Amino acid sequence: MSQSQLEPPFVPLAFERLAPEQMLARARAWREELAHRRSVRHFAPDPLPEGLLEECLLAAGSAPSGAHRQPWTFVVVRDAELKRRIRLAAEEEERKLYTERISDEWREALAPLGTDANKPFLEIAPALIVVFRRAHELEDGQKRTNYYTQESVGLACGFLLAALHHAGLASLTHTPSPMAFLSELLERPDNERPFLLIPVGYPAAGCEVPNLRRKVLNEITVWR
Ligand code: IYR
Repeated sequence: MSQSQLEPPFVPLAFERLAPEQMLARARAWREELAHRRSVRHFAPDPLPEGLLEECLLAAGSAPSGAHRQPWTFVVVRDAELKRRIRLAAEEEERKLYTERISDEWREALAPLGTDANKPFLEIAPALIVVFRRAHELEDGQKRTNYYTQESVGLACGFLLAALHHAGLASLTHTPSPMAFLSELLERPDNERPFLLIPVGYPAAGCEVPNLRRKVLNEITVWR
């Protein structure tokens, strides 16, 4: 029997209607929880609880995607030597970025973040999740297109950041540019493009973050 005969094409939606006051309470609690998520650049080397990343990665994999192609691969790097090689390669690119490639306008935009070409967190964080975007699939030597891969993988990364935060972990969305060295070091196939590098762990003791202001509702919404 083929799979299509075993699995029905449509199944009932699992959906529970909540009372309005419960909905409001949940929405507010979630909003307040997310308000405490920050990009962290100073990590403690402490190892992560067993099985925690697996749960967060499955949450990421529940994101919607174009034609449900799930065009993502998450490479979890914990090996110290591999992290060191990623750090060295990233810093080499970043040094060129900060000295040659960056525009004055960009430099000014980054100033409040206090970033520079040194990326010790790539070695110190217990895990680096390197997210790859699968531009297409290769099936029996044939190219099969994936759709809206940037949007899809961006959504999965958003789910992942929220899941990591909810689980009690700190993370950073890091985009060394260019990122081609990640394909090489992690031996990824041609159909995968590096998308985002997410160091994950606990914040270092005394960790500080930039004093940023988030836009308030009327700055980010238009109601008609
Ligand atoms: N990739 C560099 C520069 C950088 C760019 C942006 I846009 C940021 O929001 C932060 C940093 C770096 O990681 O330092």
